[in-house]
Amino acid sequence: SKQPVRVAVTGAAGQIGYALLFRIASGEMLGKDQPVILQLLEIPDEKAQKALKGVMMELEDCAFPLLAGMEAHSDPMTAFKDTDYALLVGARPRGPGMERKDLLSANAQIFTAQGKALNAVASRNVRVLVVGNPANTNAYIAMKSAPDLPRKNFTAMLRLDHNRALSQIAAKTGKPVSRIEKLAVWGNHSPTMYADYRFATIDGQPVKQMINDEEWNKNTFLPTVGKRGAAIIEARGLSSAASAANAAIDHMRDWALGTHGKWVTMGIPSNGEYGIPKDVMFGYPVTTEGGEYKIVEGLDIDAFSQERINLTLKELQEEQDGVKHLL
Ligand code: NAX
Repeated sequence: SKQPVRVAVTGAAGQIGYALLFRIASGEMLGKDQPVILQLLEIPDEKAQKALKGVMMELEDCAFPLLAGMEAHSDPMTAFKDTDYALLVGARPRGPGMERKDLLSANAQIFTAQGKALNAVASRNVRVLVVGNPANTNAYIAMKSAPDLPRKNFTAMLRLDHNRALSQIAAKTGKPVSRIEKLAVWGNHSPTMYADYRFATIDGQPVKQMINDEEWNKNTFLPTVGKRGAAIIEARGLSSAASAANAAIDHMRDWALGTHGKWVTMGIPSNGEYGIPKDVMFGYPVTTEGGEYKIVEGLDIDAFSQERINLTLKELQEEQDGVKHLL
């Protein structure tokens, strides 16, 4: 049987953590034959640590056969020790009266410290997924703070946007979600993301022709996907948690185990593909195999798409400029 791998999760006592940990421990992320050791990080605050202990009690009570060990931490330098996978979920939420730039700099501190800790103690091939918002910029900060680790191993979560877009297309066409291929989401995890079904197919048929409605694309589809997070908050009184945890599982599982040719979306550091400046943490369509992702290249970018890509890129560059002096 396989040796256990180490999976670090931050923000482990939060609502996404609660929807995430049980699925990781049951083998849904890394496979039903892969034992895991959970290294859980929460802030030192007594209430958070106590809540984390409670979650660990419930994990124990599941008696998961694949859960080979579990640790509670309040310091990233111990939480990330030898970790093979790191899911950075915990972040500073926007408090009352907090300006965007205060939010950026509060998170810059967290992700600088966590990037440095990964750099110092994690496995040299640790795969990092940043979920905590602003996810792309936080991933960029962590990457920049970890110069000894491969840049390509730092990623941001765009998968929830991708899955939201799949569902909207399935509803519009009346076809099952499982048949939709070749969807792409470009850019930032924010309402500026550009969900692009120009290349998508269902059973080999072009989705664009099935829908054939540019007004729907511009005025319904893109705003619905872009503002879905706000719509969930409005309906539930809480932000997306189970769907976010599900997207994190999808992202890591596909990265580790491969997509068998299927396109998925990951936020990854650019190497200049599609004119995006190097290091910008950008949502791209990728395929994965053997634990590595590969950008889908050579797609035609029409004028409307270029406009949307420029918009989301501009927002990302503004965020990154806003934290440059802190790095
Ligand atoms: P919660 O507030 O329920 O939980 C966050 C937890 O993180 C808290 O328990 C807190 O104590 C902990 N935490 C804060 N700073 C920490 C640090 N420096 N180290 C370790 N733990 C720390 O939030 P939740 O709903 O779980 O959301 C977590 C993050 O995911 C938020 O930043 C949220 O904005 C972001 N999201 C990102 C999404 C994406 O698609 N990329 C979608 C869902 C979600 O909104």
